[in-house]
Amino acid sequence: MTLKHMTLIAAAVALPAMAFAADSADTNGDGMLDLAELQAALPDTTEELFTELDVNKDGFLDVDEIAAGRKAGLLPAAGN
Ligand SMILES: [Ca+2]
Ligand SMILES: [Ca+2]
Repeated sequence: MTLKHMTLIAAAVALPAMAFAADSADTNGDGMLDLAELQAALPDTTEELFTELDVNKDGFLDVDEIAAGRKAGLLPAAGN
């Protein structure tokens, strides 16, 4: 196995590049994330993804919905 191969494998198994912390993403401090806050933390977030994550469709992601999204692999793990 060459060094190049090992580098490719390491890249493939790397953790998601964009970890995010829900606490710091919650810029207005209401304890939930709206679409704008999530997109500020994770610019790749689409409205479709947000809608999918927002299980009770109240327009905000609470801690349970964020945890469920992480568990489902839809959101990156908690950052620092
Ligand atoms: Ca908020
Ligand atoms: Ca919700």
